[in-house]
Amino acid sequence: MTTDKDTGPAAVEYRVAELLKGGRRILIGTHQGPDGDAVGSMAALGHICRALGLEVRLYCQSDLPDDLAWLPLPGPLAHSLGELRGWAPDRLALVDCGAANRAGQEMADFFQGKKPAGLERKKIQTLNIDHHVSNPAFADLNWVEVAAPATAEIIARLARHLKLSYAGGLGEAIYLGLATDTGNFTYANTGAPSLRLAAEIIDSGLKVEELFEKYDNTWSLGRMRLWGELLQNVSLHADGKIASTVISMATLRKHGCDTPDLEGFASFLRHLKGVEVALLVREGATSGSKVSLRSMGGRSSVDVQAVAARFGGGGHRSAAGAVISFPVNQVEAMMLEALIPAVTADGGN
Ligand SMILES: [Mn+2]
Repeated sequence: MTTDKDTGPAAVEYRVAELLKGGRRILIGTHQGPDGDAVGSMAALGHICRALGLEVRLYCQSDLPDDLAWLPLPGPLAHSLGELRGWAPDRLALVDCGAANRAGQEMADFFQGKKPAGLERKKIQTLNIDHHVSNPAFADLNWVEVAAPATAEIIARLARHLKLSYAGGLGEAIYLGLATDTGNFTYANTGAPSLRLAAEIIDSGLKVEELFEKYDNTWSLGRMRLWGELLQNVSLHADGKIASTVISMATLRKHGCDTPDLEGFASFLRHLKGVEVALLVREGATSGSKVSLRSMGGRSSVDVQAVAARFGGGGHRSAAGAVISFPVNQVEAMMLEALIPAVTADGGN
């Protein structure tokens, strides 16, 4: 039977389920500066592990942004391994992390076999569930599906394999991840499977309007004013195919904002007619500049992951980023130099 073939011992969801069922305590981490897919995936996997009888703790070096802080979590959230205070996991999963160091230095050290806060890799079975192209398969078991629009959609397959209901926190967390990474089901990665999954979750009782009330309608006036100022300063390049914005720390601070207030800004520039690539360059808190790239236009869109990779960054075909050790204006010039040939090469058809 095809179902046996799909979810039998050779299938990755089977192997992941076995790895989890064999554990007692799991630490589930995600990347710094988490977005809805990061937090949603972490929470969703936590709900699954609790259903399997494991003790669950969560890990993220950053604080959760205000617009995600409301999500009920299936276990206590630690911001450093020291906070575990002797609670020794036998399973460790990173979700939505394109590389171990995306979760911070402690996790990079752990996966390199160092012993941050006494955590020994050889005593812990590790799992990596992700959808970033650049993921180097750093764990004992790696479930990396580049074609998945969200890590949360991969985790939904695990839930389905285990025949768990999407009612309550599990479905809400999956929906949050899916909606975030598909731009509320508007980006090129939105496929029928994502919409079917969303429909299943809604059938299980999720109230979409209530979710968005908590998730989306949470802006401060400072954030609104910050976006207003940034929108005033958008510049166009390459015959209007590239929209670029540079952000200084001073601008952020002037409006009482921090980096989470910029979440979604690069994607917002997609609204500009004729724009194929949106570029956002922001001054880092300590040094260097953070680059966010978004591209649009379906299959013919510019592969911004390839551009980011040339600067040591990574991500997805239509959403990528990098950290570059130069001042913002210099970085903007470097990125434009790399992007202009890319948008002109894909034109004409
Ligand atoms: Mn994601």
